[in-house]
Amino acid sequence: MDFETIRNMVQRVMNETAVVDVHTHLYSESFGPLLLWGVDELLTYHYLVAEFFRYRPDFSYEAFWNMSKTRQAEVIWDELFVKNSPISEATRGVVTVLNSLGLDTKKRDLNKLREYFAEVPVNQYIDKVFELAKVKTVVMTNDPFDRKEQEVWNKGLHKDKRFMASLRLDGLLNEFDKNIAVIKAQGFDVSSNIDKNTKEAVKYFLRTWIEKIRPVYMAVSLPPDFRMDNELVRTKLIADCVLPTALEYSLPFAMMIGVKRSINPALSVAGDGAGKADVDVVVGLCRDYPENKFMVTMLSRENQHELCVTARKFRNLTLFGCWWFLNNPSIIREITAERIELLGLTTIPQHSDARVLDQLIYKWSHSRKVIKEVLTEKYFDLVQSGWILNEADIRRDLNRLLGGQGID
Ligand code: FIX
Ligand code: ZN
Repeated sequence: MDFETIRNMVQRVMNETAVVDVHTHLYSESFGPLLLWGVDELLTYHYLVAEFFRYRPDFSYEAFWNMSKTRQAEVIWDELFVKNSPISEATRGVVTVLNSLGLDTKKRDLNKLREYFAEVPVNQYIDKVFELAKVKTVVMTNDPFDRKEQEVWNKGLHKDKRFMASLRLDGLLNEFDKNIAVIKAQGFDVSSNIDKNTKEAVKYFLRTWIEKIRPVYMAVSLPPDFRMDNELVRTKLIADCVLPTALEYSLPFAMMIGVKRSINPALSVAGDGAGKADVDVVVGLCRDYPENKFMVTMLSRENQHELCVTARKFRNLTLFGCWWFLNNPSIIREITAERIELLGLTTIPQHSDARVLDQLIYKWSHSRKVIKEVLTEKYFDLVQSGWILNEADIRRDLNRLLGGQGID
């Protein structure tokens, strides 16, 4: 089999393989306004907001945040798409979405583009985006402290099986003291003293939310200096509440490590940064809790190779995605190659982290292209080494890689 034959085979199978997207910030239609979609949401995605201020250091943060979303979209369109080429990954993504929808970007007329989104019903648009992106299901990021979300869950309104739930624990683990009143108001008798009573109440909180939303995993984002130091509240809650409950329900615990929240507060949700973390904390957890299943993604490029080596040592550790600032072709290529070389097919190469429904189209088309290129090289190397490869092998392998292994 020559390179071209393998390339065509991988391309065909990649295009036919539906994806389970294991981490997004999307919501099903039943969550109403929490589901973001359409060109103005695409343009005001926090990645583009950050890039806008790079082109316009003169622009007042306050003036921008006081604008309507419509006006914010217009100034971003003008600066990043009309006055400059949309060549960054996030701006190019918008072009990919518009082009995939068959919309005309030649005239660069935002109001013309808006007409399409004004006419399409959201339920039809969800179907169309899932079809264009070839996505089977997505995992939402569900926050038990979000009052709007609680209403939907408590009324049992969420039915769309394409949107699976995850239980996001940032409010519990990173801001416990701030949320004590909220947790108590939900009926769980916690206190700032992480004693036996509070631990039992926190486990009851977790069980209640797990029974309510049936998550496929519990997750938390963590700073670069994350440690399991015994005197920390977060450590006690993870060790004595989250991990035992995860075991009880056979749920993975997903840790997203390396985010520095709000390094520039003036950028609001666009103001988070990244930092190199200590992979030893992952080693310790996987070693000390061998029955628990861990999913880990780290935000620093510098952590990736050491994290891959760690995953070789712990079968209860699954790496997932090229997270956030790593979700760029040059880095996806590097990370995917080292994961295939060190972990074979036992990894989840990508998640979209989509916040706006339409982003599924570009995040997956851009990632599929890179993953396909890496796999083609690896399969070609395999054939060159003397292995007989067939299309059924590739289909089986790709279903494992993109089918959300470990998420059920
Ligand atoms: O913690 C997270 O889930 C991050 O992905 C988000 O906080 C971040 O804003 C994002 O959406 C990055 O793509
Ligand atoms: Zn995310």
